[in-house]
Amino acid sequence: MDKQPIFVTQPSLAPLNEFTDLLKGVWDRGILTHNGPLVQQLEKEISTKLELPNFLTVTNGTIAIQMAIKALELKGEIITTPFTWVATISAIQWEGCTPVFCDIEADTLNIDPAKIEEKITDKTVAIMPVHVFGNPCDVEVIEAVAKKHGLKVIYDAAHAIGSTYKGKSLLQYGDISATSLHATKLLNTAEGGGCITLDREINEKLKRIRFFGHNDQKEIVEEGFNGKMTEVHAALGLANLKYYDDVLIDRKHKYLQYKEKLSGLDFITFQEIKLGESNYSYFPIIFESEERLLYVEKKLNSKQIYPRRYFYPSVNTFNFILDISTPQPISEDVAKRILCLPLYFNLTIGNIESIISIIEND
Ligand code: T4K
Repeated sequence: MDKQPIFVTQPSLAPLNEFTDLLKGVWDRGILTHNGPLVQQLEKEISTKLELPNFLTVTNGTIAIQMAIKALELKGEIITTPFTWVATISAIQWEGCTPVFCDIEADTLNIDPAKIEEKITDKTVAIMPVHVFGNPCDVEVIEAVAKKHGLKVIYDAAHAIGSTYKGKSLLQYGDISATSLHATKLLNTAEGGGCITLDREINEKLKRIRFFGHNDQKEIVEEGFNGKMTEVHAALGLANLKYYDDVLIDRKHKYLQYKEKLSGLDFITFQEIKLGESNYSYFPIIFESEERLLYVEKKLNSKQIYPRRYFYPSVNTFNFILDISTPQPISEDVAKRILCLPLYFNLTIGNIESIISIIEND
């Protein structure tokens, strides 16, 4: 085994010179931010790559969610999943809304669409599902429920760049999708994110909100804040985007390798991908018990291998969460038993085999 520690992930990075070549232009122009040419180019190239009408870059995935809530002018209860990163919920609360949890499906780990309706009250304004680990939610059923009750849908699509539904980018679903370009994501700008909507007016509103509420004439026409990506981050994104297809293929290959080898173990199950295609950006395994997870994690750690307990604990158990609902038994249970194994471009097949053999020799 390599002596270097192996973490759950590592950023996928283009060769340094390809980044610095782009930075030379930034230095020459002296334009560092405020919707500069590289930000515009990145937005265009991501939109083309994913066949989306628009991709609005922002400073990070958390701000993308907050901007989506602001753009749709939501005030009230937002039905969401307890099995997520805390940012889904803190973004809702920072925007003055109340998260209401709807438990997940034990197999897909996504919000259970059959349970959403029972959470709707006269204060409900929106549904915010998460495509957990890039696994597509049942977007059609969710849309039907939202339509029936006059609710908005914002997807927390932080993990979902590269995931598809019926052959199209998953990011085009919902009134708005909010994604992340964080260092740990499939495509990264170090910190960064994006808002995607098919609605032109909402897209224009998002642009204004991102830039203090300015219109094109630089008049302040509404309440906004600062969600702008810088030229330096966009340069990194443009450099990395050239390798996006390679990264996507590599993740799927490694994911399938892990899955094939671990499938024979009777104390492990896997997240089910029932709809569309995941981007295979994480490799979660679900143990039969938390004790077993802790035992395997300790063994891996002793070999300097550091998987992560995404998402533990279930978010509804944090004491600063204002949820008005009941316990979330499936999410709380899965959260205790799930471990994401290392998965990234520079991870070698030898690394994967070593990780598998440590788990197998339990
Ligand atoms: N919604 C969902 C469902 C999300 O999962 C997230 C974020 C968001 C919304 C919000 O999006 P952002 O505002 O973050 O854009 C990570 C990420 O910080 C976070 O983006 C991500 N989800 C969450 C699931 O995981 P940590 O605490 O695991 O990060 P950290 O620093 O422990 O990194 C994990 C491993 O990655 C490290 O052990 C080493 C490696 N690493 C990390 C960084 C930051 C590197 O090699 N280089 C790096 O620069 O949170």
